[in-house]
Parts: sequence; structure tokens; C-alpha cells
Amino acid sequence: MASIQSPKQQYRTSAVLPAIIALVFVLALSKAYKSSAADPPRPWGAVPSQAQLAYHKEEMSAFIHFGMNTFTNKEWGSGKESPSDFKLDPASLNTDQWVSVIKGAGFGRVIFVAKHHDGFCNWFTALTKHSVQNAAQANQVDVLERLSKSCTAANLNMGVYLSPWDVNSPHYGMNDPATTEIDPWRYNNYYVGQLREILDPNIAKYGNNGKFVEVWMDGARGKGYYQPYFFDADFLKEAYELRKTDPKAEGRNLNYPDSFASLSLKPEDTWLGTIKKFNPDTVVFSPVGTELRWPATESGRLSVPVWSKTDPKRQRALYITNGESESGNAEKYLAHGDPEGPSWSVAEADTSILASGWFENNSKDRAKNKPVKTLKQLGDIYFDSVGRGGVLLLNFAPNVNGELSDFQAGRAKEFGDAVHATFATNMAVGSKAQSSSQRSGGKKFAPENVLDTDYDTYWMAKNGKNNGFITIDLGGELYFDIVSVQEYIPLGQRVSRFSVEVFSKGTWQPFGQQDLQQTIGYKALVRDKAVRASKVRVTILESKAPPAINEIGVFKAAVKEFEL
Ligand code: FUL
Repeated sequence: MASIQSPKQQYRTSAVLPAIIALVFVLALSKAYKSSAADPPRPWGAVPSQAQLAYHKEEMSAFIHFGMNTFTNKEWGSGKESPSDFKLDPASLNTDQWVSVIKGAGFGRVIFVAKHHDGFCNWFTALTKHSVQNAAQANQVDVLERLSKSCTAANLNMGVYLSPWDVNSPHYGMNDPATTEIDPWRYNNYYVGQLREILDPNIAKYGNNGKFVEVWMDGARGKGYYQPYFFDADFLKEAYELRKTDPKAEGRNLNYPDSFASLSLKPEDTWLGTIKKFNPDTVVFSPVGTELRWPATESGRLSVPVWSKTDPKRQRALYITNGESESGNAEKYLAHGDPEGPSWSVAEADTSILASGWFENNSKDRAKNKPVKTLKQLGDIYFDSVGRGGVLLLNFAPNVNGELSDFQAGRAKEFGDAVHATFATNMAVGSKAQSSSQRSGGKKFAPENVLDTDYDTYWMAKNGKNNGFITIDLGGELYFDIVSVQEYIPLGQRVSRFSVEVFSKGTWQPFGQQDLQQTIGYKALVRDKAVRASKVRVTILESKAPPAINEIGVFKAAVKEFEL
């Protein structure tokens, strides 16, 4: 039966040969014109994954620091606290308020500190007694579950911060480097177990609809604590080798078991393997070259240039040899990224809405809760994080009543409204645009594409041209103080120097601080004193490959605090 062909199948077979001949012909022809500019442009270097691109587009995410430290008025706990110190009234815990403040202000996800360095767990865990489950009976509440329910109801994405450094766990490394006995597996099994309890979708108790989009593995650890981290098998081997051969390597006093030289770990024994097993799309913040990196500052302000790429091997080696107390090369590498880096790496600029610290004080009286950053400070942070090609991660800190103070809620709204109002209308949309050159392919690569609000259309310079300009005729004078420029990063990050000018009072004038106009990446926001101008020119001075620009915007700051 199977060998008998139906007439339809015979027809198909007879049509196959001419089709193959035609294909060969087309291929030969296209080979002859191999360098033809009509080929679809190829990416240059590393490109973002779907999840990384989605995060760039989200632009802002929120942290929540809440836990034992909130009740003890500390930033770093000792791990010696008692669960009975956690005196939260479950009736006043208002995770709906956290979510409504955060979502209302335009943040795309909330990353909750499930466990800080003190080891106290904000969820009901079977793995330790040091958790909310062992607070006094009247205070027992699974905070992570409550927040997950609020996020699911409002459809706000969730991430989780699970501190690798854990000063409470008896399994964690050793405090005394002179001690040579250590079983590195115990803590790692504990940490993997915690990841499972939180991320396993079969439990589906935590996350937005049972899912987390991000895992945050902080790199901090106090001096004198030694514990190898099982990020993945390669990392461990590299750490073992480096620490054996480099006398300066952090943790050199640690007696790494020789078995590390030939470790063969299953992915599910490792932290990254466990995370990816439960959700391959989760992006990970870590010191070892995963999707998101710490840009070596907690100010929330990135310093130019910012390349959204790194070489994970180099990043890991710097971490192993320098630890978190990075200085010099390691710090620079994290801050600026690497134009030639083979992996996309989003610079996640974290800072707190509190004027200082990550945790709220322990006053029940809201009026006595901590002061917050000014709107002007938050504006500068936004322009120097999102506006320098990174994402902003802004921390909120609920108080001992389990609610955000009026200071935090109010400032978040002011800030969110100001961002929204400022960028609601791109005044350049629909204007005329001209370019110095254009890749052949007609409308597909035309300069007007930067003004059509479609993320996936872009202008591209002629093949072989690693520079060029776009001039936008605004069709009359407009009053503005912000120009935004976006590179089409699905084709890679290319531009290393650009310049913005405006045509005002009959001449071309520089706009914005020229020495800051280096990388563009996902987005560059250029600010200056407000001008009346009829044209804007964006010149790409240096680029690693022909520039691809998908959006240019002209805006007026909606509040004076966002003005220069
Ligand atoms: C740091 C921690 O030590 C701080 O307490 C805070 O959690 C911050 C986001 O990361 O490394």
C-alpha cells in the first residue's frame, strides 16, 4: 500500500524536479550577486534573545526588599535572628497595594527578595526552620504566595531574588579559612532545593500564573566566607583551575576538593540548570555571564559607553579572581560591556527609591518611614539607565505593616506619570527624513522608517558604509529638549559614536553633551536645554558595521524635574 502513489502524489513528484532545477538556478544567481545589497542584512555580533529584547522594551522593573531586616532595622542581618522577630500582621500585609503602585507607575515586572543574605525565607519552606512559617503563630504568612496571588490577579510578571550568600544556613561554606573540611555539595543541594520550591511549575503556587521571568543571584558575600557556587559545571572547573594557579584569586584559602578537577555535574545539580529546566526563558542576573549583568554601580546610573554584550568566560574569570569587591578591570568590564563580546548582556541598573538603603526602617508610623529620592534624582536615573541602553531596576521597600509608605507610593506615581507624559507623543512622527546613504532595497531601508513607530522597521546605511546621517525636517519649528535614538538591536549593537544636532536660528547647533554620545544600543536619550528648532540631524560617526536605526524621537520633558 505504502508504495502505491496517488495521482496527486505522482503529480507532486513530477513537479519536484523542475522545482529543484529552478532552486539551483536561483541559488547560483544569488551566489553570483553574493554581496548584493538586496540580501537581507545579517546581524553583526551578538544579538538579544526574545526574552532579553522583551526586557529592553519593558525598560523599567521593580525590586521589593522586605523581610527580617525590615523588623530589625538592618541592611545586612547576622543570620542569628529568630523567626519570632518577624512580627508581621498578615491582615495588614497589602501585596495588592505593592502591585498597584508598581504597575501603576509603569514597571513591567517585580523582583521579590525571597531570601536575603541573612537566610530568612519569605515563603513556607520545608528546607529550613528559618522562615516566615516559624514566626509566632499570629505572624505566620507566606509572603511570596500572597505577592504571587496579587501579581497573578493583576498580571504583573515576577522575578525572584534568592541570595546565594546565606549566613544562616549551617551548610554554607565555612567561616574560618583555616578549617579545611568542607562539603560543598550540602549548601548547593540546599540552594537547588530552594530554587525548586519556588520555581517548580508543578507546585504552581508562586510567580505570575506559576511563572517567573527572572532570577536574581546577587554576587555579594562578606569577607571570610568560602563556598563554591554550583552555577554550572564549566564555572566550577574554571574556578577550580584559576584558584589553584592564580595566587591572587579570591577564596585562595579554600581547600577545593580535588574531585572538582573532574567534576561531572548533571544540569539539574546546578543552579542555572535547575532554573532553565523549569523555565528556559527565565533571564538570570548573576556575576557569571548570564543574560543580565550588574553594571558595577548601585546608583542606577550607567556610564558611557554601554555595550550590551560580554564575553561570559572573561566575566567569570574576573569574578573568580576579584570576587564582588571588583576594582579596576573587572569593574570597568561590567560597567561598559564588551563591543566584541559573543553574548548579549543587558546592563540592569539597580538602585533604591529610598534616599538610602534597600530596606524600610521599622517604624509602624508611616510618617516616620524613610525619605525617598527626589523626582529630579529619579529622572536623572531614568535618563542614565534606560537612556543609556540599559534597563532600570528600582527598589521599593514595604514597612513593618506590610505596606509601602506614602512617600514611596506617592513618588512612584509622580515618577511614572512624568515618564509617561514626557514620552507619550513623539513629535517627529510623520515628519520627512533624508539620509546620507541607504542600503538598496527601497522602502525597507528608507530613513522614514525611523519615524513610523513600528519597532521592526529601520533605516540602514549603504552596504560597506559604517557611518552616515539622517536629517529630519520637522515641518516648522518645534519646542523640545529630548532627542531619542534607537538602534535596531535584533541586528546587533553597532554604533560607537554619534552626534545629535538641531537646526535653530538659521544654523546647525550641537544638541546634548557631545562626549556622552557614544553607544546607542536599545535606546539613547539625549537631553539639552529646550530649543526651538525646525530640523534634527543624527550623525553616526563610528560604527562596527553599517548602522541600523529604527526609531528617532523628539520630546519635551513634561515636568521641570526632567529638564536639564
Ligand atoms: C546587594 C545586597 O548586598 C544589598 O543588600 C541589596 O540586596 C542589593 C540589591 O544587592 O548586593
